Amino acid sequence: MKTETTASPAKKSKVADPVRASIDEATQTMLRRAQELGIDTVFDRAENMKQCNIGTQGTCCKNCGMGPCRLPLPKSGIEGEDERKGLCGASANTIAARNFIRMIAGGAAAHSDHGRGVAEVFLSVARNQSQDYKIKDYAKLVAIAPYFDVATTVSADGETVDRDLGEIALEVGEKALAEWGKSEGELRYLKRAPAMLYEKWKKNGVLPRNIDREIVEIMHRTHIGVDQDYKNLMKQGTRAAIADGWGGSMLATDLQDVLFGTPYPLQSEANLGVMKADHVNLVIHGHEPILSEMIVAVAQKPEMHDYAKSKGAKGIQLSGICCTANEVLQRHGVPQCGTFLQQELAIITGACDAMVVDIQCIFQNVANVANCFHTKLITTHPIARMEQENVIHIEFDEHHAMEDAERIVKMAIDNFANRGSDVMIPKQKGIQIAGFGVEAIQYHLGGTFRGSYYTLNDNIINGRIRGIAGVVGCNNARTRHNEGHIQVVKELIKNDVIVLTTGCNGIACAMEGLLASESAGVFCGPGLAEICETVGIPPVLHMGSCVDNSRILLAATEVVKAGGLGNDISDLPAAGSAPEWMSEKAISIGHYFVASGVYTVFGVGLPVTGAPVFQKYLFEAFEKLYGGMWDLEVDPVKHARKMIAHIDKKRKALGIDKARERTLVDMAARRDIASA
Ligand code: BF8
Repeated sequence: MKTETTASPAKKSKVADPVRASIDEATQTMLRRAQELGIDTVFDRAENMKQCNIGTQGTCCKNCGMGPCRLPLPKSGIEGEDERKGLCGASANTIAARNFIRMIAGGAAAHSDHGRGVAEVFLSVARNQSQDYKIKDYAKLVAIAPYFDVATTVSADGETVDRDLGEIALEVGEKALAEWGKSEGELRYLKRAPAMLYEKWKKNGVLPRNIDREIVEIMHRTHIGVDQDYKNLMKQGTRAAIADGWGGSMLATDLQDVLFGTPYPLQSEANLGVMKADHVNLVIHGHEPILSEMIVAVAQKPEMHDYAKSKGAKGIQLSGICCTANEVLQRHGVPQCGTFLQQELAIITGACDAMVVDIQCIFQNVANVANCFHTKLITTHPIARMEQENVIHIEFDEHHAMEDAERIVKMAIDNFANRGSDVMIPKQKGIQIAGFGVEAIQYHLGGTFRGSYYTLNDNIINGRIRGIAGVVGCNNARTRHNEGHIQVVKELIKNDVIVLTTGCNGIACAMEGLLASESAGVFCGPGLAEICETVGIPPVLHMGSCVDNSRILLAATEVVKAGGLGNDISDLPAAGSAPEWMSEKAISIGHYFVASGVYTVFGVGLPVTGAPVFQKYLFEAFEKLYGGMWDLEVDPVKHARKMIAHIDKKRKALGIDKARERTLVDMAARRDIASA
């Protein structure tokens, strides 16, 4: 560790209690280490900075220079008319709805701009302008082509023959990129949704026209003096969220699969213990796989290994943080060294020779922490730079992708020799099986001959599987790291609910061993355990990064198509959850889950509680419009039980509630089952 610089150690500041801050031992160990070294982390900062009480209620308006106008809910609640208003007269409902849909705009923009970046690289590859990438999954290209009205066959001499794949790729790339800004029509992927859901969107007037327009319109409508009706504001919020889930995110997922390969299950590991003291540790962090795919390829080159050996290392250990980690995990098995809240800790090991970041969820403080060690912190994206002087910027360009990746990997190797003696890598890591895309689930839980989710549906109908939960999202320093994630997921699988996971929930589950097949026999109710053990899958299926929540939408659509469980996603015994959410992206995801018919529960808190009428609209009235609705539950066990209650309500409506005993399995009951 360098002694001349510190990461702003505020001697009189409070420090976090490691055990109260995280359930994870590796995190606790590294937090103690940081405190010994006088380096502050997000956990300590959360002790020293209180949240704004009015902001957390969603009722602070700073959309014009007369504000901020602050409308806290009176302690005694509202009796009679709610007379609170801002200087312009904006009601609490208007302010909370404006803030809420601005969060949707932020989240949808982040996912969709990522998608646009992928579409641009895809098109450049299709035009043979980026030689370092090759299309890896032509079968998926041919599968998605019809959604773009791109022909996959042509007539030649009276016969129908397959069309040239390069031509298909070019046309798909052009039409995909047009989805962001076309002047007419609606998003092409909307028709992938169940017909009933599409009709609901149409009836409610929320079919997105193009991706960018829906985001821009939110910014316009929430400007002072424009839309002042919370229901009308939410209509636009819904349209933008659908444009994210069934547009920008889904396009990102599909084009990444075509370009880099569709994920299939593979084994890997997760937590800080994946870093190796005798290897060059290169940590990749952020969200886009465009650069990280290239880094994975370069790090595997024999000449790079030889170069690393020539510098005294035994090899190169790549590992990931956040959704870049999920991307390279699901396609290459690259281990994850942590979730969102562990990014500073990876550097505090003293063994991180370089951290390469692209976009989203990157703390600016990683630069301050890196400054305390030998770690090279490299930003790579033109829209995501840092002001600190120790940060190196290597702007990544797909036209010379390999060259950029080689420069970065070499920089990490060259830095190995500069490591100090104060290396401390915690030993904890979990084994995981990841990479369950829609196609892989069909293979493992589908009908061999029918090519559908028939077998999964059959097991839901007979009650072995009680229902499906999508548990996703971030960590949040305002709540104990990973506790919500793990308790919610354990409660669900204990009660035979199969879990689909993405984002930091996926990493948290991997760290706890819940993505290992063996976990089925330990943590699941008898029905789910039987299925998982028979098929050889974990009870928690890792479906990828946060843009890959679109895979959850498509998996749910496949379940509807396979039959026997209703005609719409809202008919399914299914629920969504983000126990430790923190980002605007999570709000956009939550809202497109809701608008797709999914009952969705968030933990931590939601910035709607200061406007009870607006909150009721989201939590109750939305069900009548779309079949899904929001809910908030901070207690993880109650959170899971609310989801299970909703699943049981749907089972009853489908008439399949008699197929299983409708009791929650507690630990005593599990012990009885185990000893029987
Ligand atoms: O996009 S889950 S903390 S890493 S925002 Fe960020 Fe949240 Fe993690 Fe991935 Ni998603």
